[in-house]
Amino acid sequence: MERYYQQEAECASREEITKIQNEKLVEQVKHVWNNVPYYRKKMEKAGVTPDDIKSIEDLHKLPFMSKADLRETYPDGLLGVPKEEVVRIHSTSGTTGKRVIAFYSQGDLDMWEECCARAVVAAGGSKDDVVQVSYGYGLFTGGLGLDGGSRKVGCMTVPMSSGNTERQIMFIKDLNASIICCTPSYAAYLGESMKEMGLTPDDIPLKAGIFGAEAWSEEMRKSIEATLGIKAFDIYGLTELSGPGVAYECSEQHGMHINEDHFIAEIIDPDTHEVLPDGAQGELVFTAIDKKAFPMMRYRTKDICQLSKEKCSCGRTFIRMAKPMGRSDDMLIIRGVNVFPSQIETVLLEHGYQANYQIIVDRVNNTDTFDIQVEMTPEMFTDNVSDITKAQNELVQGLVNMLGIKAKVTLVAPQTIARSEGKAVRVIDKRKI
Ligand code: DLL
Repeated sequence: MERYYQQEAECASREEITKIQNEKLVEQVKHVWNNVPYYRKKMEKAGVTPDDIKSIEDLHKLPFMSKADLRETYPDGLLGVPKEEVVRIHSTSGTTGKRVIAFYSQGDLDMWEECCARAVVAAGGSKDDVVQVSYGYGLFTGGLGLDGGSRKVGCMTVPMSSGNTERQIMFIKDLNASIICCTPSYAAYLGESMKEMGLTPDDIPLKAGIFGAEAWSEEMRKSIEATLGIKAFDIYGLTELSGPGVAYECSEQHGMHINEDHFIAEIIDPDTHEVLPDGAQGELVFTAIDKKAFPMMRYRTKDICQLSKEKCSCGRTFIRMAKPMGRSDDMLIIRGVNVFPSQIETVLLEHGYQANYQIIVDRVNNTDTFDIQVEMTPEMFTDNVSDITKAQNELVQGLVNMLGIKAKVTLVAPQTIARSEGKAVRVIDKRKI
């Protein structure tokens, strides 16, 4: 039977959800107008005042926010409460520009941890479970977010953080961990290491995993589920909006329920900024309607995604977001064609490979070069040249079918591509250098 952490909220009727959103949005707009001069100026420039926002129907009148606003207001220009009300900060792991610093009041932390608790229960967690949190602890939101959620549910929480794979496996076995939380790429690596240690899924006490923080495909889900003998649940979120738990998967494993009592989602055309109709693919935009210390109105996530209002058999009524294809800024344009690393991953896993690969893009004589190094699995490893050539050609064809352009594929020996403990780095784009 499906269990919920907060059934009343998670299974509320559409009328109730709309009522909550209307009330909270009106309050939140007043809050930012009164407390965040930067956003008030943006509203004034757009010719909107709090009086214009009477319900979610008026959401479209509000100006968007993006990474550029965060950079401009660094470090604390978006703070919505007096500093003495702030109890925590987190920060993004961005590689370019200034890091984003997100501030939390105690109320914001409670809301965030409740969202994560909903995810833990939806993945089958209860007081009887041992949850090993192997996302990084510290400025990254993964570790402390899932830790807080797991503790709220009453699970015995193991704050492992990332790294030291052997110790991770030892603790899973010795403490009988039933749920693991980490990035999907690290889950795949854990599975690979356990296999090398001679452990079969039956030797591993885990029953479920809560994986997110990076794009991962359905094929990767199947592969992780098979190697670890678990059910793998997706979880989505971003630092700007709190962290993990903005959306979470239920037993249906078919899209992530957005915590609509705290976040309103829209899909827009990234070029025209027009709000797109139900079911269309576009950029995901979120408005946090009750986060006080670091309010975020119509934040452009850059994640490319679709929303579904279809009824879910789990009983939850929150709308669902599909697995994001990736970020629009991760999308590579190679010889004019849009390529997401997640599409390459799908082809590799369909052909029996693991998601251990690296994409190297360069520009030679004004033409893009597109190389993909793919690790062979130990089972398929061979040094027979004609076998390798045949396998490479099959992959090239599979990729052409998926992407419409030709890549140069090189198969490399097992364990030659660096593993990641957090978000995997799949792309080396030398064209930007
Ligand atoms: O990655 C928060 C998080 C931690 C989510 C642990 C889930 C689990 P940031 O570091 O700010 O926050 O990165 C946010 O990561 O805009 C997406 O591009 C990507 N992302 C997060 N979850 C998913 C997911 C955390 N389930 C950025 N699928 C987001 C695909 C995801 N991409």
